Amino acid sequence: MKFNATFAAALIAATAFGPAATAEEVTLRAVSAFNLGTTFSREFEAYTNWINENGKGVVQIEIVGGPEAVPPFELGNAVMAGVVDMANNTSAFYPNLVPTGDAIHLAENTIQEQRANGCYALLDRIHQEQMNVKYLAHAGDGMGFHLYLTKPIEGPDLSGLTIRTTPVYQAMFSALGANLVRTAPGEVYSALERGAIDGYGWPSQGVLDLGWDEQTKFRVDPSFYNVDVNLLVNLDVWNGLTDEQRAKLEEGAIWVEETNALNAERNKEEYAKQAGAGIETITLEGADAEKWLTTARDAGWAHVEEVDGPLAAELRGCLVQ
Ligand code: 173
Repeated sequence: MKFNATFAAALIAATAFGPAATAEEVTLRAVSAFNLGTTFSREFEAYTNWINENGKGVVQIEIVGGPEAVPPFELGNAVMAGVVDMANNTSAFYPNLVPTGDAIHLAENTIQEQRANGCYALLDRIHQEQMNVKYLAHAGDGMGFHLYLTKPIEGPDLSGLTIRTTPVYQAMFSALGANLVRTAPGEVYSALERGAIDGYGWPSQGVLDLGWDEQTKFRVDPSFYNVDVNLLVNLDVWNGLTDEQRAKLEEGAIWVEETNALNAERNKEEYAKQAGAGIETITLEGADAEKWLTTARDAGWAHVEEVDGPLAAELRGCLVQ
């Protein structure tokens, strides 16, 4: 693993005998793929506070750090191997481990619906089998992704543009002709500043968190997909917990997932902040909007089908209804 060796050694030493435990209480050590205090650690931090408040004497969470502790694209390996007990991560950062994880952001229903129709159980099983983690909780419903640009476009043609991507946008943007560069969020600002990219894919929220608004001129609407940011627990750690500890962690998951409903309002606030920061909106309409959204959906699913046809069909059956 490539992440900071000293840090990893310290973590391994700390977790060599499993999570820190007293007779009844266990403390899970957790790392976020996103900077602490920013949008995509929000639910993770709220969840941690909820557990630490409601799980006293049963289970606690200690947040060890963000991307400075474990680089985002290494965090999947770290939670799989048990170097950390818990991770706040998006499937776009561990496509090597769960290649059909790309289906999650193609979902057109909510985690509540997925829990009811068996899709959550399927995603949990895939994560357990392929990544050795419990798929504990899901945030991001009701928040889409956008293309953000330093120069305007006329329609849904991205040829000639170099765009920062992750697996979320890869199939769509490449079908629309863009050149793609994959980076972690931490590299976006300097790539924009250097002029190495003409834009980037990112959700509706969080653009101002790392100062990208200073380098961003346009947001392209409409948004597409649904954000997925997931709480994952190393499966050996999960299986080693008591029923009471697991039940408390699951109760917290249901609680935090209910806050996904706040995203509709938060999107509006965020768009107002972007406008205030001078980001103009390019709204694709009519046939252009149709092409934008159809390409997003078709290219997205075509990719998952290529990875695993039968699993893609099963996932599509319960994520799109
Ligand atoms: O753009 C990204 O880095 C990305 O894929 C993502 C996914 C979920 C939340 C935020 C960003």
